[in-house]
Amino acid sequence: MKIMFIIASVCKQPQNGYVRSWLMEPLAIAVLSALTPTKTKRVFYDDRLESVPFNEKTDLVAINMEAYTAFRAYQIADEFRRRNVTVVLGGVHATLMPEEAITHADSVLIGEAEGVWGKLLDDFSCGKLQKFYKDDSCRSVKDVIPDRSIFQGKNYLNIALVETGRGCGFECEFCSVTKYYNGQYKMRSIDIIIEELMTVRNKPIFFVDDNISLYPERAKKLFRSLIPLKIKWMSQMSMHVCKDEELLELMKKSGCLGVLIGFESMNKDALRIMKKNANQAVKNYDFVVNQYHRHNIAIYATFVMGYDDTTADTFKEIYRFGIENKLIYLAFNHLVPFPGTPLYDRLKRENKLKYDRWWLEPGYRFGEVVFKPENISAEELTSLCWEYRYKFFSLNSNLKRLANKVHWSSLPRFLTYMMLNFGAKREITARKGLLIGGVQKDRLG
Ligand code: B12
Ligand code: SF4
Repeated sequence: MKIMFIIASVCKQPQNGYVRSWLMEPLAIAVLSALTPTKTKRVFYDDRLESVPFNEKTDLVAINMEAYTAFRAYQIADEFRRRNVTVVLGGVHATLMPEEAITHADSVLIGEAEGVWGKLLDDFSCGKLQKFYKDDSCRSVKDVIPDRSIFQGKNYLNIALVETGRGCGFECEFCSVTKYYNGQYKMRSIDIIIEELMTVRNKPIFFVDDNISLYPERAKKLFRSLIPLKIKWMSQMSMHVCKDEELLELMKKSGCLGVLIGFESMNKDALRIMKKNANQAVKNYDFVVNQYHRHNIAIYATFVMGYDDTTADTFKEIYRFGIENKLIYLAFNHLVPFPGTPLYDRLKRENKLKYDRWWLEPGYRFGEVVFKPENISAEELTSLCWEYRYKFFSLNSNLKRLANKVHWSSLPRFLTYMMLNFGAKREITARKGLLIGGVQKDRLG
């Protein structure tokens, strides 16, 4: 049997072909490959960096998709099914919208693959493929070491993605993660994590956990065992642990270069409405930044723009915060109602959604705000986000923020700063206003 794994891209540019940003190895594909019996032939195509060979012979096509890549994933799925090839869809969007996904596939894997991928393959082999597969056992994430040999020959960023846990115990209104993992937090065993890290330790590591320090004691145990490996790592966490000196010290000692933290808003009422509980106990964001910077850990701060308090002044305030605190990066993310989130349901109830399924809306462009904000128009919010993204990565801002020891106290830190900040405008421009799934029929490949 032969399986073709595919990652769908967000969009393709009509003139220049592929949008080559964020080119990291897609971990889900390496996990699926590891779960597949070795006797099965496996090939992988990444739609972000190469053509999908629709005419290559294969028994099964397995496509990963998120909300932003759903349009393109469905185009690819339809194209294979026209050729009578069986298609399976999986990933966060397939999990949150299985009934939609099945209209473009023969089968949909809902949720995590570890417990059910084997059964799906067995059923397919004996002609009994079911429409839906779901692992209801709620087992903790199986200790699979991803098969990175599937990435051979592809030109990805020199960074290894590794998971230490999945899910998050918080329930922010706009976030897909809680529904995706049924509110569970699953941890891998530290021994397995170390075993995996030994195979990729020559690269910087991005721990893709949604919230690596959700349980501080477990995080400390993990960080302690990373120290002898002498790796450099980054991850995502929430600020509920910012007063834990021991944790911060262990992060520093274990090679943490920086973390992504969702600051989301400077306004307490907005934080309450979005249920950003991890931030509510923290009185002062400058204090949070200082805590991490004191331990030589850079902060990539993300904000969601578009809650009811948002006006043009909100952008100014956040911009000033980023400059004054000399942050390595700050993302002005417009609020996105991802399907399945409480935010989506609320905006729909309040009749504020511009389109029911923006991710499939013909003509929907990357970056467009798809709901009616309270104190600003959707168009103004869209354009302020673009304006401030460019402003934050202007030469002036990049140089001002560089005046912080955290960013130049070692070569890896300096290189990370330069890459993130001086590459940002190009990344932003590459995606700005692109049609989701934007590809004409003749450019399908
Ligand atoms: C790493 C990551 C990234 C990396 C991508 C790395 C890469 N490969 O290129 C970076 C930082 C670049 C990134 C960018 C973005 N990301 Co991101 N990202 C993640 C993160 C944190 C982890 C994903 C991961 O690797 N998990 C580990 C793998 C092993 O698990 P998995 O993907 O869940 O897959 C399992 C199952 O779903 C299943 N499965 C997956 N695919 C398939 C396919 C088939 C056929 C089958 C059968 C099974 C299957 O098997 C796997 C094993 O169980 C997730 C959060 C999350 N928890 O998923 C967000 C997440 C996927 N990202 C998200 C978003 C919004 C974005 C951005 C749009 C952010 C932005 N504002 O620009 C961009 C754009 C992404 C894009 N497509 O271009 C959202 C998506 C929401 C949604 N509903 O679609 C998530 C869920 C985060 C969130 N908090 O909501 N991201
Ligand atoms: S803390 Fe982060 S990962 Fe957890 S629910 Fe909130 S936004 Fe999602």
